[in-house]
Amino acid sequence: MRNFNIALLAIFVGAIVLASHALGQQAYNWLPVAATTEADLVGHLFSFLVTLGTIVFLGVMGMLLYSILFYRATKNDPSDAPAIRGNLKLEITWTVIPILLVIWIASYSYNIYQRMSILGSLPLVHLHIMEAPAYAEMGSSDMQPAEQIEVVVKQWSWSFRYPSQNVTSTELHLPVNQRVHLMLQSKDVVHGFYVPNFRIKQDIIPNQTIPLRFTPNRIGKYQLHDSQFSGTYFALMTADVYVDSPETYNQWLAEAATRPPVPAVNLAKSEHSQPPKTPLRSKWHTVSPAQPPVVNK
Ligand SMILES: [Cu+2]
Repeated sequence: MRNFNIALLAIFVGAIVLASHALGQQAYNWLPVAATTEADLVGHLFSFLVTLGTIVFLGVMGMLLYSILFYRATKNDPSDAPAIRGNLKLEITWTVIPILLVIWIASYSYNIYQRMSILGSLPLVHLHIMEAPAYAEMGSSDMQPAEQIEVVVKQWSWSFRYPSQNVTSTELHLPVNQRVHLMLQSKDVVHGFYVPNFRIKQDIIPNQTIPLRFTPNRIGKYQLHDSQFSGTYFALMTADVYVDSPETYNQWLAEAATRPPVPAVNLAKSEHSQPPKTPLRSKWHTVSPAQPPVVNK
């Protein structure tokens, strides 16, 4: 009987581990398509947490189900269960296991964060041989000093300046498989730089220039959002982000440089110029948008 129980427990644990691993692999598809090497790292961490969480969830649910099925009181038995207290072995087990899990999660997260090294102020970690295939594709081009792109945010617009070409745009174009270097600046309140596909989110604090570095690795069009509520037209603060092949990127820059600078079309500005025509007019629209950025494109 004892051997039978141990075999049953082994099967149960095996099934849980398999199911949790399967769900952890599924978790890669739950987030928007990953478009940076950093996003791949975050994907591994997310999958790892889903796997561990599923093991804990199924383990606890399995124990509950087992108790309900096999240790249920009979219908006419109103008596209490035996009062068991003080089991040193059990107490050590349920203290040590969570501690080990938390240490595992903490060190894994720290390791991922180190490998991301997205902030210029953090010591750059030496990239050893990575499991992620994205790193294998990063050739010597990654070693070139990336162009610094100035990101200026205000109520309620984004603009991106490429100093080498003296180009300013409402679109953010980035070359694929090169480490890009953004300098984030806010002209008024706290905003946040957030591209879900990049898995990177950075607060932008007024009177500070905040460096942000990452490596886009998937050509495509993505959406930049403001992750901090910044006033009335905050919801309109999106911008298109293009990850281009090097050729397309240079072509875009060269073409944009030929265009004369004009004030950008700005949704906040146009919304503000036509306040709601409802009879109940509140003063909600009194904060005026800042002047739209002057851009080449
Ligand atoms: Cu904002």
